[in-house]
Amino acid sequence: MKVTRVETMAVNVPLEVPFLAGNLVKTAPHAILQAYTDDGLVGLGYCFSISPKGFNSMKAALDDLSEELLGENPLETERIAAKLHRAFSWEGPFGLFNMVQAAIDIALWDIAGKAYGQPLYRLLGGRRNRAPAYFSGALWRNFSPSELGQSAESIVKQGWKAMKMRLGGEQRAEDEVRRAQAVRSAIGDDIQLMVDINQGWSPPQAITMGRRLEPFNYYWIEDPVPHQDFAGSARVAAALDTAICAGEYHYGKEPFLRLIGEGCVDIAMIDLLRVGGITEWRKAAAVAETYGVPVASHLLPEVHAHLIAAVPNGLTTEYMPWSIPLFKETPALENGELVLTEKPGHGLELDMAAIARWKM
Ligand code: SMN
Ligand code: MG
Repeated sequence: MKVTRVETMAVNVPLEVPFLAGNLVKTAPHAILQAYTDDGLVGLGYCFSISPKGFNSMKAALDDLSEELLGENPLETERIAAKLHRAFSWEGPFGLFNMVQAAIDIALWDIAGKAYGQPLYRLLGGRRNRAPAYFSGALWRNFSPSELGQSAESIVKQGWKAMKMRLGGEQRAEDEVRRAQAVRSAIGDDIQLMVDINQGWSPPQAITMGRRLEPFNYYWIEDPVPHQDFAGSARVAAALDTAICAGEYHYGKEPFLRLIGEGCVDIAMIDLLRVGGITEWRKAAAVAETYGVPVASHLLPEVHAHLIAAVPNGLTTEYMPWSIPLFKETPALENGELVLTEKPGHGLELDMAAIARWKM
């Protein structure tokens, strides 16, 4: 089997719930790849940005790198990964290169699933056909405490058993506590609640705040300190009883060895784009597995659900609905878990009406 044609698209997907990250983020521009084989199979992969500026470079890099697939056997994921690294040996690895490599690698695994007639989760080990998940597409820092409460309640009504909120945006600790209180009192004690700080605290601040937030029983505190501060994160993890989760800001599998080996995290979060695709994601998850550390996913729930279900230490899937409107069908929520498709590959198929509407 050979790849005979590649096709790329740029699609600007509107976000149902815009959020503040410096600017108000209202859309997620996606760079989409379809790779066609001489066997009549098509593999679908994508990466995205939340910044209109960097996106032009992302799309150009995908156009450029995906040409490297032509004439290649799509099942040879490791050989293709090495070829891509050689092609971008000056500009890569990491950064934009990893994200584009991820889009290509996702398309290759989609083809592999279709070639073997198996859904991705089974191709990758098939430990189970469901993935625990939590809702993440709301409870932003720009929500007022009463909006937080209302939104949290409606997430529970939609059937979610776990959700993530954000803190780290307030000057005063009392205001952070008020926000935590608004969510916890709206959802009760039986719903799992995570909190993401997005690197907003110093280590001493994280230790003080982590203790103050103990009454709200967070399942994890995510990225309390800057991601490069391995020693600071280890201090925070040692001082607090609440689990520390981090990893989404790191590129490739190598940082996970440090994050885990140096005691920075209790739970490793792997971002499918930044890590460099499914091929590399599994290796990062295996690093965590050797230490008995569970892994959680970051973004792309429609692909990540397969990975979380497949690996032995898959803990939970972050359900961020940014890419969902692009596809005809995505994993449904049942009892707090995403139910995986039995269609071959990742099972995602573009909704061409949505593509036409948002094409750039
Ligand atoms: C996050 C990442 C990127 C954009 C918004 C929010 C956050 C998460 O870190 O874990 O979802
Ligand atoms: Mg996060």
